[in-house]
Parts: sequence; structure tokens; C-alpha cells
Amino acid sequence: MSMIHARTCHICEANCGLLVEVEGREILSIRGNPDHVLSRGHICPKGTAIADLQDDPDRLHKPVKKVDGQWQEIGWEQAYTEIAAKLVALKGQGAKPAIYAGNPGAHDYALSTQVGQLRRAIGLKNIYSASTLDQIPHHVVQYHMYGHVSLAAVPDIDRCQYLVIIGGNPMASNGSIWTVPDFRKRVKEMQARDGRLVVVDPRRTETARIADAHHFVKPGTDTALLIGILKSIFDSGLVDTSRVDALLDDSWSAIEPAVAGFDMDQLAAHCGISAATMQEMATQLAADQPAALYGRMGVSVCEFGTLNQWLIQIINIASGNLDRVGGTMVPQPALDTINLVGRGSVRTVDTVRGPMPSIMGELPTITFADEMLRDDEQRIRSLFVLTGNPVLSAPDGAKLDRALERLDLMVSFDMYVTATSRHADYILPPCGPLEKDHYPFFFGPLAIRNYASYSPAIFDMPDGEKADWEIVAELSLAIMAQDGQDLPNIRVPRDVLDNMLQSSPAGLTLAEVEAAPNGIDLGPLQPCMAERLRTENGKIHCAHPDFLAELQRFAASLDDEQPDVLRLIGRRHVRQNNSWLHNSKRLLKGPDRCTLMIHPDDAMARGLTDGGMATVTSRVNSVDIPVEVSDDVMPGVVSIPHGFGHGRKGVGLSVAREKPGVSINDLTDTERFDPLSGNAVLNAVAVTVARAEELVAAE
Ligand SMILES: Nc1nc2c(c(=O)[nH]1)N[C@H]1C(S)=C(S)[C@@H](COP(=O)(O)OP(=O)(O)OC[C@H]3O[C@@H](n4cnc5c(=O)[nH]c(N)nc54)[C@H](O)[C@@H]3O)O[C@H]1N2
Ligand SMILES: Nc1nc2c(c(=O)[nH]1)N[C@H]1C(S)=C(S)[C@@H](COP(=O)(O)OP(=O)(O)OC[C@H]3O[C@@H](n4cnc5c(=O)[nH]c(N)nc54)[C@H](O)[C@@H]3O)O[C@H]1N2
Ligand code: SF4
Ligand SMILES: [Mo]
Repeated sequence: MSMIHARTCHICEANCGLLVEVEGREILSIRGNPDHVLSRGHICPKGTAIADLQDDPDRLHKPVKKVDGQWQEIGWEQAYTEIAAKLVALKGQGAKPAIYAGNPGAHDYALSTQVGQLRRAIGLKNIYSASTLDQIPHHVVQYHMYGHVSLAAVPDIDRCQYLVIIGGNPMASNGSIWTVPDFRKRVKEMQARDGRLVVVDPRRTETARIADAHHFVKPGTDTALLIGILKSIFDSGLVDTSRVDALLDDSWSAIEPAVAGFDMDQLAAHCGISAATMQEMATQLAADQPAALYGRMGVSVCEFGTLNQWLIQIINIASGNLDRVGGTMVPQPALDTINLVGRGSVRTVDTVRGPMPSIMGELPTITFADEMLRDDEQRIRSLFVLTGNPVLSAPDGAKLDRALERLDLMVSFDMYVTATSRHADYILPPCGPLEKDHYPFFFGPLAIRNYASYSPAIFDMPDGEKADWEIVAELSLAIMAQDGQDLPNIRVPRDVLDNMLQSSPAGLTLAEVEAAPNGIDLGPLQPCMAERLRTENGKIHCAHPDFLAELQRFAASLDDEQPDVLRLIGRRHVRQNNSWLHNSKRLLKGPDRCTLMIHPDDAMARGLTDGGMATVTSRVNSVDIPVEVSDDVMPGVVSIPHGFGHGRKGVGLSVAREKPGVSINDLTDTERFDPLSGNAVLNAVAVTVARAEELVAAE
């Protein structure tokens, strides 16, 4: 007999409610759950593809060890004992260890309760992670302005009347640092009540297509646009801080003079958006309507990423929209991490590249390869990769390929042999996704409504398989034992979750949440900044000196001559997720998506034709890729999706290898980063494009 289980999806930040119909261990269907309190029935193709993950024949089920270049299955005890012995021996020689933690770990609350254990076992204060490829600028801004790395104000889309999205593509990504399932319908509802969506992006994206207006912006230049909008708000006397006046500290007064000297025409020329458009956006944002400015990857993973995120907050304050119904507000979720974890930290660390920012104990991943390639006693010689694939996800993947080969010990926690884990000595695979429970631990605090939703495992775990959290906990204990450390009591993640829920203001128990398979709705967001601020004086620290200094650095850069190059940007597709959902046949079907999008004028100038091959060259490397001529990208811009490149030797993803594509991160550059956060620069990469030589020779 078949059974239907309600569950939330663990793939992306939207955390949609799913209905999974099973018979025994067979998955009959996965559909959207119309009764889920947040997603209201929305599902994307990736949610359905969880079935392919669960049943993927390429998925590893037992630990494997590399022996003479071949993978051999071994038992868990053997894996733990050998890894612990090797690590402790290496530590004895003074060899430095490291951890890299990837994105899926952020969607596994149980695993996140154990990462600290592994750090302690290995003796690490700091780790590398996908966060410094992605979002660290947000955390720097939130730490300095609001006093807590995780205090994020998100657009209240359901009551907003004018929403500007700059450098985000929620139609493909389903939202980021903004849990907003069912985005498309929410936009339609906004438009039905005469609200408007404006998108700023170098590509006419899926989100731009449903918007009321779309403006092309030159990659990497949004700072000029943001300053232009802010200056227009000040110059037109549109500032309205009345909702938050009591919360602004004295440094607010430093902001108007800091932008006063910019020339609107110069800003417009820099970013390619006219002064009139900037003025119009300022006028609309500050008009008598709830409005919100939201910026994501396109404005985070660039050289002025932190400055951009700061300017976005300042514009929302100046236009009267921070902490406003229909503007941007800080959620008050059922599990309130703000109250339960510390404020975080912004420090400086020594790296192979000199002093670098370290936010929340993160080391900048742009330095990761160089730390393995250095030749002194500081060289990283053992590495643990948790749910990550940096060879395809971090800049200069080919350099990482070389660096990983130098390690004395590498352990990957992954269910696949990927471009990264193929370098490992051991791979420790978790059980299937439907054999784990799920709670949106990090995403409740970013959601458009306050809510809770817990999903128990649907299937029992097969004999001999383990969840990621158990693997990490057991390996940590083995290392501690081998190293003669005191052994801690490992708390079951479910108990930690229950405790955190009960300690949050809503005071729910896990049993209560579990009894509501469609989730518990705690209502719409509410203004609450006054209680939420964690700065020492309880005020918003408006203008941290670092941000003002960065504004000056940007001003100085405006006079730099712009080289005549194409600018490469990334691209997400609703049927992919970073590097790791490419092994699903149903997601992979359709035309090849790993193409170089190029504007017709730029294609013509280089003799490129649609479907032909191009060679794209950056400072670090070059790749050959099929051309897709399209005026969806603006002149001067080319786009390649990230997450491809599965043709590397030894990758064990048989479906993904049918359309392996090339990796955009073989072109991105570890030398470029945002100096205030250490975040990588993954967009606006300078490239040249030419017809691929083979093709020319064949003619
Ligand atoms: N050029 C460019 N590069 C980018 C980006 C971009 O926009 N442009 N985006 C960046 C962003 S935002 C991010 S977050 C990073 C992501 O960077 P990473 O997190 O390093 O990479 P992923 O591709 O998400 O790889 C996740 C790995 O985890 C494995 N995995 C999946 N689920 C599980 C699980 O439940 N348990 C275990 N043990 N393993 C699992 C997968 O098989 C895969 O190997 O990429 C970044 N890289
Ligand atoms: N389907 C799918 N969903 C995903 C993911 C995925 O890989 N696939 N990844 C998940 C993860 S880990 C994350 S972090 C989120 C990311 O979520 P988003 O940030 O919404 O996703 P992106 O598609 O990277 O959107 C960035 C947009 O910025 C634009 N852009 C590039 N350079 C610039 C620039 O200089 N200025 C401006 N204004 N725009 C620019 C790009 O064209 C792109 O449309 O998505 C999550 N959801
Ligand atoms: S949008 Fe994200 S959470 Fe929703 S079904 Fe798709 S992958 Fe899952
Ligand atoms: Mo991400």
C-alpha cells in the first residue's frame, strides 16, 4: 500500500513543502505540498529529482579507500581507525590540517551540530567553506551594523509595492539569504495589487522576464548605481528615517557628505545606467509605499561586495523601508539562532597571501589552494572536505586540482566520486536523503514568514549506512581517542534541535512541530529591529569607518581606465544546483546548458556562430565551449553557468559525464577578492573570446 509523507526539500534555501508518495522503498511520486505554510504547493524540478538522488546507482554506500589508484570498499571501523592514525601521526610531525565545508552541509541541521566536534578533534579554530565564495560580505555588514553576523533583514514580498532585485535571480535560484518559495506567484500577487518588480542584471534573466522593468548593468559596477540611488535620495530631500530614528547612531550624519562629492554622470557612465533611471529608482523607493531593495550573488561576489551590501542597507534605511511592513524586516523564526549563537566575529588572520579578513572563523577560500601549494612548515598537508566540491566551485579549479594532489591525507564526506573527492584517500558516504530528518535551521531566520517545519526520515537507513552527522561524530571520537584527548558526550541532533526550539521565544517543542506536517505558521514578519539589534549600544552602527574608507577606494577607482575586455558572469538554471545535481537524468535532459552566452554584436566581431566552439581565456586559464548567441546578455558580457566540468578523469558520475561541460571556475581567479570580507570574485572576470582553433583548422 502506498503512503504519502509530507517533507521539506533540503536542496535549496526555499525549503519547499513536498508530498512524497512511497510504496515500501519505492518512490512513486514527489509533488508540491499545497498545504505547506510557506511554499503553498510550489515545487521545482529539483524537488522531484530527490528520487534520483535517493536511487542513484552511482551513489556510494560504503566507505572507500584509494589503493593503487583504485577505490576499495572498507568497513567504517577500519576507515575511522586508519584516518585517525594517519592524522595524528601527521600532527605529530607538525603538519597542518584543514577543513573545507561546502553548501549542502548548511541544509543539514544534524551535520551542523557536529562540525564543531570535528574542529576540536583536529585542533582547528578556523575553516574554509563555500561561504567565502558566496555570502561573507552580508555577514560583515550585519556584524558591523546590527551587531550580529546573522541578523539579516529580508524583503517582505507579500506586502511590498516596489521591489528592486539587483544581482539575484530567484526565478532560477528560488531566493538566497531570502527564503521565498513560490516566488513567481508572490510576484504575480504583488503586480496584481499594482506593485512593481525591477531587476538590475547584466543578463535578461528569468526574473527579469517577469519584472516590470529590467536594466542592464555592466558587471562589477553596481556600486556606482547604488551610490547614485543613495545620492539621489539625499539630493532630492527624500530621506525618511522616522521609523528607525531612535535606532540610528551618530554616524548616520557621515553618510550624506560621503556620497555628496560623486558626480551622477560619472556614476552613470561607469555602470551603464542613466542618472534619470537612478533618480527614478530613488523616487520610487522613497515614495509613500512600502518598498525594498535586495541584492544577492551578483553584487556580493565582486570586488566591492561588502560596500554594495552596506549601501543596500543604507538605501533601505534612507528610503524609510528598513523595519517596515512591506519593506525589509528581520524574521523572528521558531528556532531563533540570533539568541542561541554568539554574535560572530570579524578578525584578521595571517595567510600565505598576507593578512586577510576572517569572518565567523572562516578563512578566505581564495587562499585555500595556495596554502596547500606553499613550501614552508605552514603548508596544509591533511584535509577534510565536508559536502563540498571546491574543484568545481572555487576559483581556479585547475590550481586546486594540483594542490589537492600534494596532500598527505585527504578525506571527503560525499556520496559521489566528484572532481574533488577523486583526489581523496578516503570517501565517507552518507545515507540517502530520504533516510535523514530535516529542519531549515539556517533558513527559518531568513524566511518571508515566521514558521517552523520539521520532517522525519521517510525510509529506514539500510544496514551499515550512516547519516553525515554520525560519520562526523564517530570519526571525531576516533581521532580524539587516538590523540589522547578527553572524549565528549555526543548529543543527538534531534535533542539539540528540541532544546533550541524550546529556548526560542515561540517556545515550541519538537514534538509540537513534528505533529504539524505542513509546518506551523507564526505569522507575517513584524518590525522588531529595536529588540533584535545586538550592537553594544543597541543602535544601528550606520557608518563603520571601514565602509567609509571603502567608499573612498571606490571613488578613486572611478578614474581607472577600463580595459577593453569582455566580462564573464555566471548563470544558474532551475534544473541544476551548484555542481551536484547533474547526475539526474530528468534534470539533465534538454539542450546542453553549459554554453557561452554572448551578444550577437560581440559574436559577429569574433566570427562566432551559434553552436560553434569558442575559446575563452582569462588570466589563469582557457576553456573551449559551445557558443550560444543571445541578446539576453548585454554587449561586452559573456556568461557561463557554474557547476560543470564533470569530464575530469576519474569522476564517477555517469549521467553527468554524458554532458560534462567545462568549469567556469577554471577561468576565475584567486587573485581577485573583496578586501573587506575576503570573499572571492566570481563575476566580472576579464576574458578574451575567440573562435576555437580546431574549428578554424577544420574549415
Ligand atoms: N563561478 C561561480 N562559482 C560559484 C558560484 C557562482 O555563482 N559562480 N556559486 C558559489 C556558491 S553560492 C556556492 S554555495 C558554492 C558551492 O560550493 P560547494 O559547496 O563546494 O559545492 P557544491 O557544488 O554545492 O558541492 C556539494 C558537494 O556535496 C555533495 N553532497 C550533496 N549532498 C550531500 C550530503 O547530504 N552529504 C554529503 N556528505 N555530501 C553531499 C555533492 O555530491 C557535492 O560533491 O559554489 C560557489 N561557486
Ligand atoms: N537552481 C538553482 N538554485 C540555486 C542554486 C543553483 O545552483 N541552482 N544555488 C543556490 C545557492 S548556493 C545560492 S548562493 C543561491 C544564489 O542565488 P542568486 O544570487 O539569486 O543566484 P544567481 O543566479 O547566482 O544570481 C546572480 C545574478 O547576478 C547576476 N550578475 C552577475 N554579475 C552581476 C553584476 O556585476 N551585477 C549585477 N547586478 N548582477 C550580476 C547574474 O546574471 C545572476 O542573474 O542560489 C541557490 N539556489
Ligand atoms: S525550489 Fe528549492 S526547495 Fe523548492 S523544490 Fe526546488 S530545490 Fe527544493
Ligand atoms: Mo551559495
